[in-house]
Amino acid sequence: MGIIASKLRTLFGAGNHKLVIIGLDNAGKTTILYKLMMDEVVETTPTIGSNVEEVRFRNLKFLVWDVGGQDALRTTWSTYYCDTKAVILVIDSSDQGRLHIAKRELHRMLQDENTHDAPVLIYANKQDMPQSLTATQISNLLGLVEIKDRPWHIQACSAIKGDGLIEGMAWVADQIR
Ligand SMILES: Nc1nc2c(ncn2[C@@H]2O[C@H](COP(=O)(O)OP(=O)(O)O)[C@@H](O)[C@H]2O)c(=O)[nH]1
Ligand SMILES: [Mg+2]
Repeated sequence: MGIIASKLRTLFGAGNHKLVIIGLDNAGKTTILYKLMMDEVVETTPTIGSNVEEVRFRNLKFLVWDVGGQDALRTTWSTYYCDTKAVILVIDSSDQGRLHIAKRELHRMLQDENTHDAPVLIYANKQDMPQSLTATQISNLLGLVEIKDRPWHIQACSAIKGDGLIEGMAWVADQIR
């Protein structure tokens, strides 16, 4: 078992947890999940439409969505947040041009009544790229200080290198405990 995968198991202990991962396409959501689980056998089910994916790993269920398009489906999306323990937003820190769309999706998610109890982790991904904004810059551009009704945390990471991933999940696990 990979080191990260075993840490993940230790972090979340017993009990089943549903976690929702959102982000624009190409943000690095799939890469993050596979890096976390490494060589573990992972069950992946492409669900409703091609932009939602369900990934099960031990007692964790991840619902992964590419947000930012397909507005026609949006009315049903709210149901995917039901019972989620936390929401993880993945940002491509090198894609400054679409950050305003990610911000819009973040605030849309925050307004959904099914997420009101869910802490929010923001991964500022692709920190290995030279043009990437820092986590502080991302935080400012997303307006994270405006989030006052729930815990949130921004974590700089590189899914390619594996840096920062487990630190982010440790924060999520702490919030759930
Ligand atoms: N340089 C770099 N590329 C990344 C990183 N994370 C993901 N990528 C690349 O970004 C692209 C999109 O990643 P993917 O996980 O498919 O994004 P998703 O659409 O959010 O699931 C792929 O080419 C990845 O290899 C990262 O931390 N650094
Ligand atoms: Mg993906």
